[in-house]
Amino acid sequence: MEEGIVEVSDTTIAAVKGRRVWDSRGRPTVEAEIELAGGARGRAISPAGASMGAGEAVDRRDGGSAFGGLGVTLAMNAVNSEIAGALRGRDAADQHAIDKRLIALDGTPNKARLGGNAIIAVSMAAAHAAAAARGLPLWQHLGGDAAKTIPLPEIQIFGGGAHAGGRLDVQDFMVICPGARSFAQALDWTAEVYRAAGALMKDEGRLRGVADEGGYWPEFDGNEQALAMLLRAIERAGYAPGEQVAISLDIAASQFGKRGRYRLARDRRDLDSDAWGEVLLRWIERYPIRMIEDPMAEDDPEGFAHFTSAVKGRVQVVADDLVVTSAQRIADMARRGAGDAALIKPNQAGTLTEAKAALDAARDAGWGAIVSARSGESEDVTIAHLAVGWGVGQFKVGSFTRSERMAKWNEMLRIEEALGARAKFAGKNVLP
Ligand code: 2PG
Ligand code: MG
Repeated sequence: MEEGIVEVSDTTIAAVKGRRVWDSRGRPTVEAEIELAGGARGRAISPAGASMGAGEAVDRRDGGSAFGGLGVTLAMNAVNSEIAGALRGRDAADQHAIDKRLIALDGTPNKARLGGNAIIAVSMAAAHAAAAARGLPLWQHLGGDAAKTIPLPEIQIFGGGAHAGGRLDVQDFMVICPGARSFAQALDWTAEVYRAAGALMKDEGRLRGVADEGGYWPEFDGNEQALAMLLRAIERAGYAPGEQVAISLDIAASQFGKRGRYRLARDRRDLDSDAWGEVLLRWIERYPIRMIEDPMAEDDPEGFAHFTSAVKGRVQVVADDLVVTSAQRIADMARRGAGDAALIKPNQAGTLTEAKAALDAARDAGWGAIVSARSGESEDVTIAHLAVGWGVGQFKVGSFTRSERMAKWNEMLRIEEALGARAKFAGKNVLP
């Protein structure tokens, strides 16, 4: 780990290639591969969201009838032609310059012209190539000797919302393990809770397979029933609810809330922002909930702020759709008191440089941060490296099945092992 003796091969970009690969929903996505003059290579695959914020970088899709219009031939061609031409001869080790060039080349505020999917794949591939040229894993390339924080994982047990055909209104019913002493132990405990939840579902005749992120398909009569079952699963697995294993929710309220009205199809309720907030507060009293993401819709920052102040110090309030990994929006919402942590999804921003700027904005505001996957994923494990390399204390990847999820958990296990005694597990310190 002595930086001085690392030999770096030539990091000049020699070639950029785009190819079409497939994501975890069986949809086309973009992979970028960059080759450097010194022979090092880097590769990355763009993920894709289903419950997307209005302000996100936009993926370029072919339209038409093939693959439901989700083809990425145009985005792939953009990598192979325009982007390749613009980046050849540039230094892959200068991430800032690479990303600046990509942003300027695209020229739109939301990366719609070349495609957010094309741009984020290239941005991440450049980072991998630069790390490979130094012979370092990406986390170490990014963070150097300072990188030793291993994040607290946030792991889905039941899917819902846009990831499960609207079967429940709430999107993610997750667990965190504030009582665990290491990442590995947090996974051990989560595996037991996941198993217990599956056994309970089976006993009650509710087992229907899994949703998009690998959590059980939510065969419940209402949102609160899922919370009750999750609490029972924690207890059945033998953990102290709240202390050892707690609940985290991603409400993804933009999916059912518009202009201050929250329409819960499952619970057959139509509530205003305050009344919906009251429902959430009751859930917090009844269940060991320590984190809530997007409790209110992206068009309701006032409701968001109101809720944040109501639960201050008890529950971490995470902004996802509300801030879409934008430094500017995070600064704005922090000023308004809407949320106290930001989800960091690189493809919402479109480049690594912008995602890092969003993280810096969260830190400047005194907010927490969670590096997050998307509901459409692949074997790409870049985000595990970003979390550690950037020193982020929380990590959200989806559930505890399906290899596109397990690839990231497993990569984090390897990083924790590589750090050995130097690893510092963030644990419960990241929570209020
Ligand atoms: C979210 C993510 C991941 P999607 O809302 O936080 O659960 O979902 O990738 O569909 O936006
Ligand atoms: Mg979300």
